[in-house]
Amino acid sequence: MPAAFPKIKAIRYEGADSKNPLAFKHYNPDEIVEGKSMKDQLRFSAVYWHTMRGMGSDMFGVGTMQRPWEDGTNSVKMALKRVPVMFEFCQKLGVPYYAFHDRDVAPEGRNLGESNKNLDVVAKELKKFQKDTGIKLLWGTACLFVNPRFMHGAATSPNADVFAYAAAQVKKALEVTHDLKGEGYTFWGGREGYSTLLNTNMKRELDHLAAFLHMAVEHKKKIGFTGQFYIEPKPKEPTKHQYDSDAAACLNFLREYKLTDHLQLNLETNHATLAGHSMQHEMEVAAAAGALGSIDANTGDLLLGWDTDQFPTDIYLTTQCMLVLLKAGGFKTGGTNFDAKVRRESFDPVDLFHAHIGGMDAFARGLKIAAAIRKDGRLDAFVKQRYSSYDSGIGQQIEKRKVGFKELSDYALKMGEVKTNQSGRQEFLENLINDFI
Ligand code: XUL
Ligand code: CO
Repeated sequence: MPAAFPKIKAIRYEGADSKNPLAFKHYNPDEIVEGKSMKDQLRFSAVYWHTMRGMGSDMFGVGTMQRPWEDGTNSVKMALKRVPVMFEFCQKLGVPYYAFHDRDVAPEGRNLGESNKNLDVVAKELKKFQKDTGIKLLWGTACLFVNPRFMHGAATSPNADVFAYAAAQVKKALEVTHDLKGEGYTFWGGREGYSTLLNTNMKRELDHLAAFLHMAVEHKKKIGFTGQFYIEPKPKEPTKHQYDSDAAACLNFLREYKLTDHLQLNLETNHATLAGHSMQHEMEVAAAAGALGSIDANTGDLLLGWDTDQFPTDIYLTTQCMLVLLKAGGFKTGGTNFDAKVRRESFDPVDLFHAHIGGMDAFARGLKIAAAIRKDGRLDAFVKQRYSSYDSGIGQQIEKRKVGFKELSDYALKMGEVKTNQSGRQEFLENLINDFI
């Protein structure tokens, strides 16, 4: 098969002074940052759904993308033709991972049995290309939101037959992910939420979702899949309210239903924005619970209220992400997965490269800046010092739970007024961060 991107050579690191738009200025895969190569710290991944299947349609217009390899069908034949294109793209870009939904890689058949067969045929080809290129699967997932059968949700549908169908689909997607040695599996509750509470039994729907995830955990064990499960928070779109609305809501759900040992979080920047949080906040919440698994690296538009899934280019954003990630000890099974799409107006195949190169360079810069801030040590030292009243004396006794209200009241009565508050120095710290950017 002829190359899909014949004019594009492998993207190389050329350094910050390069004027070549098809080169990395900052992402230098073998450069060591905090004891690991940038490649291993960042674990970049490209997604099948946007990169291969995103055609640029929106609610006002049809697709605009020029993709010469597409024949206009959603056939198995076309699905097979897309596989080398995706791997050529990943290989030229130098991303070590990719991610997919079952229905991105293979078309849905006339019935579930046929859909499963289609997936097997394409998975065989994916496996071959993984072997030939060394590119690995970061995570797999199932599309439980496109087909009209999922109009009321999948695991939270009021229709038990839909629950059963979704379970069958996830079973198959899990098995395929396992066969492809996927390092994880993501649950994004595409339509697990509601449009109106008037027709919704929320408690029952949440119980069903938990039952579904427990069944997935059982099946994972049964087939010997050792990859990490993730749940991906998102507050709204397509539903008015999604149950997995943000990191805190997901953690609460996982705790309530005794699932914390089995699922970590896959956090997405645009979803954080929709939830009214920063990505840094979401990552801190997850890290505090030991559940920071993976990130869907993109960005939203603060002036719009929907999921624009743009490529991340903001150095402050990537610096914040990397500060939290490094503090949490880095990725284990997760990675920096570009759940992002080129704009409808950026229709040339080469735009896929510009987009990913920009995102990779932005994260590489964020990584280097975060490492420099940590090496400098002033930010960490400031935060440590800010809590130093808990390192000894009454603070230490509070943390060790050696005292209760009675002892604290005796202490406060003797102490009189609090005299020792220190400045929070927000502006000083903001300036300090800027010194590194
Ligand atoms: C949707 C979204 C999904 C998940 C995988 O907003 O982020 O693509 O990442 O289902
Ligand atoms: Co995502």
